[in-house]
Amino acid sequence: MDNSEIFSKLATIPPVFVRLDGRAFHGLTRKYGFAKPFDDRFCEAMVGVSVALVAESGLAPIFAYTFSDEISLYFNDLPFSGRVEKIDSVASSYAASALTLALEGNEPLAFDSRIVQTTPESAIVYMTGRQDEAWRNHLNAYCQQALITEGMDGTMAAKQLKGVPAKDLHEMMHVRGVNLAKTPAWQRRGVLVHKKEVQKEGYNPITNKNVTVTRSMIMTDRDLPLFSTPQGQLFLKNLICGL
Ligand code: DGT
Ligand code: MG
Ligand code: MG
Repeated sequence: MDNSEIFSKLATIPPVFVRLDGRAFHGLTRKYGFAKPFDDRFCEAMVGVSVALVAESGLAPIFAYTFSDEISLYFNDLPFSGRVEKIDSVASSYAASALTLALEGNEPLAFDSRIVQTTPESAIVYMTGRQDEAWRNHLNAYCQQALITEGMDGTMAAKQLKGVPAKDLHEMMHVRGVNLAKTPAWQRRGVLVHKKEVQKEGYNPITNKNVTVTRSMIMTDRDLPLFSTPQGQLFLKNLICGL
């Protein structure tokens, strides 16, 4: 190995999150003409990328949590002996090509990638925080779109909404006839892709007997609980600690 590859041995230990985020996706969403504030096709493409990362990439995260243009992957075991450069580059390039294919795109796109060092306990806090961010993003996206529809330019609308408390954003849409507590759950709370062990009945032709086999299935949950509630915390505990 060339001695000047100074970061190649930088390694981490699990558990970690790897968070991928679309690079300059404001431009990409414009180019594809995605619906505002939320586009079903874009969300489904991001869910498809999350499924591919969990099930087919060979990276083997335990689950993926996605909203907007980001995906958080949770790892209990790390590929590439935990080497940071390898994990970040392979995860982000895999996601970029999977999304290009899902969108039937003909131009390159990119994700950035970062590693978030965690513990099972702080993983619960992290997931609660990302879902909070999904909620804030959802409030902001609806309000921003409302102001733009009413004639304000995007920069001005963003400026006007900066620092406005959540309850005022809620009220702002309420007077416009939109109840932000009733929008689709995937927009407010994000989507989870995870593996689940299921028991299946099978038949063994060699022994001529029925057998029960354990299979790992990929589940996509678009109706998640609110992670900050006791029910949500238990849900996360089960997911992260298998309790
Ligand atoms: P970055 O991450 O700093 O390179 O820059 P961006 O532009 O990717 O910014 P970010 O990640 O903070 O925001 C995500 C962008 O993706 C934001 O411009 C809104 C857009 N986006 C996400 N989901 C949707 C959607 O469903 N519909 C539309 N029209 N845009 C969306
Ligand atoms: Mg982005
Ligand atoms: Mg983002």
